[in-house]
Amino acid sequence: MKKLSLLLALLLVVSCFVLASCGEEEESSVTETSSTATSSEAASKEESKAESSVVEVESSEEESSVEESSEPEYVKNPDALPTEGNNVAAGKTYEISEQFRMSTETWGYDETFPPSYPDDNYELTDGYVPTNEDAYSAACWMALHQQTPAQTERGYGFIKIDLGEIYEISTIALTTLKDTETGITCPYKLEYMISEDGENWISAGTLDITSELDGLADKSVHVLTGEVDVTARYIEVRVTSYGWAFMGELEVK
Ligand SMILES: [Ca+2]
Repeated sequence: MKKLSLLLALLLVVSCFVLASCGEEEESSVTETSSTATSSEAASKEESKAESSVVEVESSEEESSVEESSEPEYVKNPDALPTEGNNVAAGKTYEISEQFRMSTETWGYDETFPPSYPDDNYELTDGYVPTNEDAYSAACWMALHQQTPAQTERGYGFIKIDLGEIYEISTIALTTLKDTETGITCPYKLEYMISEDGENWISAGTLDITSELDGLADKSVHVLTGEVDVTARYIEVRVTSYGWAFMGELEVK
C-alpha cells in the first residue's frame, strides 16, 4: 500500500512537472510569434514606404515628361526672310485683347459704353512713333487696361500681329507712355509669344522692367525693346501693367 501511495505521489509530481514545462513552451512560442509579427509588420511597412516612394518618383517623372512633350520645340527656320533692319510690322494688320469701357459718370468697366482710348487697328503699325509732344489725349495712342474683366482673369492684355511671311527677328519694340498723374504707367512686363503657323506658339522671352519703372522719366514716351533671336510670322505681345497702358507703335526688326 505504501509503495502504491509513493508511486501515485511520484506520478503526481511528474505530471505537474510536465504540465509546467508545457506552459512555459506555450508562453515562449506566443512571444516568438508576436515578435515575428512585429518584424513582419515593420517589413511590410518598409515595403509599402518603398512602394509609395517609387510611385511618387514615377508620377513626378510622368508629370515632367508630359510638360516636356506639351512644350513645342523651337527650331530656327533657315528659310526665313531677313529683316535687314526694316520694320516688318509696318502697315500690317493686328488684333488686340478686349478694351476697357468706362462710363462717363462712374469709374469701372461698363460694357454698354464704347471702348475708352480705342484702337483703330492702325495706331500700332502706321509708322508714326509718338514723341513727348503727344499727350495721352492725342489720337496716336491706343490703350489697354489691367482692370478689363478678361484681362484681369488672364493676367495680361495682348497685341497679336501677322507679319505675312516668316522673318528673322532680333528686336520687338513697343512705344509706350508714362503719365503718372493720369494713371498711365509703362507696362512692367512684356512677354513675346511667337509662331510660324498661327497654331503652335512658344515664348521667345520676357522683358521685365518692374525694378526700373519708378526711375523712368514721367510724362515721357518710352520705347520698350526686347532682344530676341527667332524666326516667326505671328507675334503676340502680352502686356502686363498696373492700370492704363498707352501704346503708339509696335516695331519688329
Ligand atoms: Ca503709330
